Amino acid sequence: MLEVHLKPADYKSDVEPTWCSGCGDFGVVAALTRAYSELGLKPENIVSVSGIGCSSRLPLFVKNYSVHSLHGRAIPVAVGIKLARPDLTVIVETGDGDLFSIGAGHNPHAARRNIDITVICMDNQVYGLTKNQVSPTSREGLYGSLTPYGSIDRPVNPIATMLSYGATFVAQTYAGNLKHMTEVIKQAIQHKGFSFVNVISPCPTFNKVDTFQYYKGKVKDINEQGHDPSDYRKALELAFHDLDHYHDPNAPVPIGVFYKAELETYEDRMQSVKRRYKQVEDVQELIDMCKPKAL
Ligand SMILES: Cc1ncc(C[n+]2csc(CCOP(=O)(O)OP(=O)(O)O)c2C)c(N)n1
Ligand code: SF4
Repeated sequence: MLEVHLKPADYKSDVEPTWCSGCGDFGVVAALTRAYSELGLKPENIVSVSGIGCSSRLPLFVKNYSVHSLHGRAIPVAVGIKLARPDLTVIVETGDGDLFSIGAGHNPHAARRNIDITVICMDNQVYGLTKNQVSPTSREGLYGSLTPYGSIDRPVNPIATMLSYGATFVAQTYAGNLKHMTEVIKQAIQHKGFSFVNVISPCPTFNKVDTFQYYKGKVKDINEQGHDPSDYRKALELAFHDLDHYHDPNAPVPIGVFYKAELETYEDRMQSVKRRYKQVEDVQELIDMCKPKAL
């Protein structure tokens, strides 16, 4: 049931984006506001949380509650909000540097605990805000302001990483395909549990290799090709092919929902602990409860 009937434009704030013209992140605002509108979400029931980066400015441009937090710290802030107010839709809007570099210690635990938040990573394979340093998802050889001989690091594979951490919804989409992005973001928001969406969102200013031109024609929808998102092993296999195009110019770039599973969320499990909770009469009883014991 829709909470409200609003147009995508009604979810845009009156702050004009400061992004460079042609930045992929404009497409993400368009998809996100469409998704809100199609899901009929009330703006006051949504909280956007970001870290620091060009992508992390996104919450300024949408009309909902938002926290523009510290570099790499969006996930813990979002988790705190969700645990305090499970009724709200909590969305992390982040970049590949923010999420997989300085913030990388937080992803595994939010994912394995299946905390019911949605993480949207705008992956431009570079640090944009700080003007062209290589990021964890940059391809080998990419030139940056601190790597005049090209990056000598092997890139992180966001999809395989989040699958192995135990995220219960893992998808990839592309900023050049508004329809696909909207559909995937909608599914991610509706998913009960930790959802991760990697958006290939080119930075035309600093990344002159991984451009819209480069991805156009390479992205292939794995669900249209028959991939069943309940198949975890197949999802991992497809994820391992995600970066093949770095070495093979003919390799496709898979987009779509890789994996989706309905499992108990952290919030559900907290409720079950609360049901087992009993008043303890003295401290010794509590100490005894915490002693090592068999399951
Ligand atoms: C503690 C700390 N370290 C470093 C920085 C500098 N810094 C700001 S944004 C950023 C990288 C952002 O990269 P990404 O998340 O990929 O965002 P983009 O700008 O590419 O969208 C860095 C290193 C900072 N703001 N705070
Ligand atoms: S520097 Fe790149 S990521 Fe940042 S706003 Fe410009 S195009 Fe977008």
